[in-house]
Amino acid sequence: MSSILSTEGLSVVLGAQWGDEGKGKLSDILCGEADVCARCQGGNNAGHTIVVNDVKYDFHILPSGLINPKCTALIGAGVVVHLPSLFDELEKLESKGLDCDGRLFISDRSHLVFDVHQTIDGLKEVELGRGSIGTTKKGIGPAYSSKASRSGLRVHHLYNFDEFAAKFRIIVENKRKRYGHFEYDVEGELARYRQLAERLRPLVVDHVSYLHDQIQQGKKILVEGANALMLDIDFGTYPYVTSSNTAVGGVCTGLGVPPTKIKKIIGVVKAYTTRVGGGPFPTEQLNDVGEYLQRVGFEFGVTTGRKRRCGWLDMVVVKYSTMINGYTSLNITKLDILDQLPTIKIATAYLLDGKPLASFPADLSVLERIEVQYVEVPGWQKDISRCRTWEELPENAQKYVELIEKESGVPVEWIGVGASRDAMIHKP
Ligand code: 2SA
Ligand code: GDP
Ligand code: MG
Repeated sequence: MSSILSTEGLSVVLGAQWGDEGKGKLSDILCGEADVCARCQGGNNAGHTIVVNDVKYDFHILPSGLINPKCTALIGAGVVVHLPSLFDELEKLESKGLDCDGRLFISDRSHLVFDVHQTIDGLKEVELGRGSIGTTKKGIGPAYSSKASRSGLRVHHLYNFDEFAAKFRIIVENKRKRYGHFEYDVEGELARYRQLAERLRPLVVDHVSYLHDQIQQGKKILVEGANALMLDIDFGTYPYVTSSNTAVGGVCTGLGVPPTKIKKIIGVVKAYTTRVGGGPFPTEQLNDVGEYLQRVGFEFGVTTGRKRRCGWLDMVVVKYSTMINGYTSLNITKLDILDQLPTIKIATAYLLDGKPLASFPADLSVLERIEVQYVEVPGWQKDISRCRTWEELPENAQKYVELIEKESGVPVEWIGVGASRDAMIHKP
């Protein structure tokens, strides 16, 4: 499996739907040959599960590349970081036998998420009531709001602690003015951050020059996307989105690399669709099919434990995300979950007043009026979880994959047939 990653720039793994496509599993496989695995956006709202030799690892803020002992992990400037959670996650990984010492770096420009952001996340959701976003309550939206309103605190601020403390007190004061009084031990939090700053110090890098040097040296760099295109702040189902650019643009803005250095963009597409949280989902199946996919696919949020909503594969979504992200290849995941279905549906168009829409609409009220057009194909009704080559897949499973290639116009390079690292077919 040599030379899958570029040596002339970055290779990127991105979610093509509403998240939880299995980006972590592919990132882990590719990191078998990567020198650096970087995160460019999001925070510990992400949940990536990886299974290696029956051991299950859950990643949230840390890059999945850490499972591979030769891979260095980088948290870029576009990521928002809750430091207590970062260290908890690191300890959990180390308790499973991973030695991460000297292999994790964090940008001095990354913004910090504080407990106050998490409190506000919860309060905002309550304010929204029935229209709540269904966030992970990890403080992601409020932290990116602080960043955009230029009152946020970044990693480097920790090393001028008096200034940090003064700004931190103002953040909390302003939140109390807006949301009313809430319990928060400001001075206790500052004492905790004084200690966390020292623990963090050896990990902090000027990541722009660090990454630039790695690129210059021809190192293999994998960028692991978090969340997915339909949760992008600009191109997702706004306002039911996360607060970062999950699209390919987030790689450039979050890591400070020129677009010309992005050489490979792998879109991860689950063989059906899931969504966790609120918001539109045109192919959702609130019936036996949805229940089957949820149960057999074991669709539960990795971060919150919530049941994921399930439905048929939506090629309108995949084509829209392909237009924005420009995938050079796709990884179809969880094909094995469809094994028992006699027939399978795929959405191919959205009809508005009988006419197909050109793309995924911006206005959610339009989405409420559309009719989804499906094609129905026969299933394969065989266990494919032990298949390891394209030729071993049943003909109808091959046809399903080829239909995705035809509809998206992108070659499928990988096919997932199980959760474990080895349950992946590399398509010729
Ligand atoms: P937030 O917390 O502000 O980013 O939430 C905003 C929306 O983004 C969705 N979101 C996610 N969707 C899928 N997977 C995510 N990670 C976890 C997982 C989710 C979990 O891997 O399972 O455990 O529930 C993720 N993170 C954010 C979120 O549901 C909101 O719709
Ligand atoms: P991510 O957020 O995109 O990394 O995806 P998650 O880890 O949140 O969710 C994907 C889930 O599906 C995880 O539990 C994976 O272990 C599992 N998974 C990934 N690929 C496959 C596959 O091809 N088949 C099966 N059965 N499970 C898979
Ligand atoms: Mg996930």
